[in-house]
Amino acid sequence: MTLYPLLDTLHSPAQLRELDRKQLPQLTEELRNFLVESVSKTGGHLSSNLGTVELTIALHYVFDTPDDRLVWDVGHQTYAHKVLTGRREGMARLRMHGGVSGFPKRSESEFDTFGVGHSSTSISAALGMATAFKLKGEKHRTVAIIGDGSMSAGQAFEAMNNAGVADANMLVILNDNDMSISRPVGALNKYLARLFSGSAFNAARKAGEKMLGVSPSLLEFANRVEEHVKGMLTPGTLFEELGFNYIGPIDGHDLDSLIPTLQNLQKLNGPQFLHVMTRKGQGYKLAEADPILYHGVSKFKPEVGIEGGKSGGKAN
Ligand SMILES: Cc1ncc(C[n+]2csc(CCOP(=O)(O)OP(=O)(O)O)c2C)c(N)n1
Repeated sequence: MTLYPLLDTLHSPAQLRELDRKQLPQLTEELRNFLVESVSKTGGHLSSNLGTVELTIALHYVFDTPDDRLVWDVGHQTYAHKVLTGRREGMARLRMHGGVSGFPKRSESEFDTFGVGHSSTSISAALGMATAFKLKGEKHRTVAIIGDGSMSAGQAFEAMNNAGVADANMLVILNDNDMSISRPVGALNKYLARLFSGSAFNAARKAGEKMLGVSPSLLEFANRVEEHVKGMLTPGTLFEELGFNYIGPIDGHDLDSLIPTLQNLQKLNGPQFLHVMTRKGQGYKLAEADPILYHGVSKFKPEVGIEGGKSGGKAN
């Protein structure tokens, strides 16, 4: 009997998009279990990949990939993406000669829109793609997914600086797990934590979110109300000052938040910014307890965990 009855039936994101919304929690569980099993046999990056399972499912469920472009910034967050885009069998030879790369690689798949290791290049790459779509009159969407550690680089802000005035249809998703490879440092991290703790603003946003998507006129009304509420409660985020429409923070493990929010953002034009909170190691208790140890791992037994308390994997 297979451990992955639903995952076994999926060979492309187009098939994922045909699933009933109610089937997605099961897919989430199977995909996460598969990643633990697979990485425990090959070694590789674990914690970050467990953190992006729901986000990856939601992105491929909502966006019309590969025509819509997903630009992953942090290569070590893309294993779920690889599995869902027809490379599940290849995961058995992850990072081996002739096998699947540990990072997005254009020659490997049309779903890998930009070749990266990591980090901090996705926003400028996505801006280039979104600008090209605009110039060609094509309606495809472009989404950059960037980690909070990667967001702190100069190149990311240089791209934000340009995107905020470029009037291109692009979405930047900040995958904020409050960690870089190790504990984060710096002022940006403190700033993101302050945004997360803005609970009054979050409560107001939740009320606003329920209204979105009901009808175009209500959507417009809700946007105006939201602008007003934002104006009253916060002086405008750093990202808004750079010209983006900032939404969030939302729970990056809750498909009921992710899917409707992405569906709404998909309809909005101009530079959009979604702040998503995720947890490194999500769903595998040992990695949740020690996400740094499980960041980059060599082979281990999932039921026992890494023995000796030290990872043998490459941790960058
Ligand atoms: C240009 C560049 N700067 C720095 C690094 C080192 N580096 C590798 S991954 C990473 C960021 C990882 O943190 P985050 O984006 O939060 O992703 P997570 O590991 O938490 O999933 C950094 C700074 C790099 N590889 N390249």
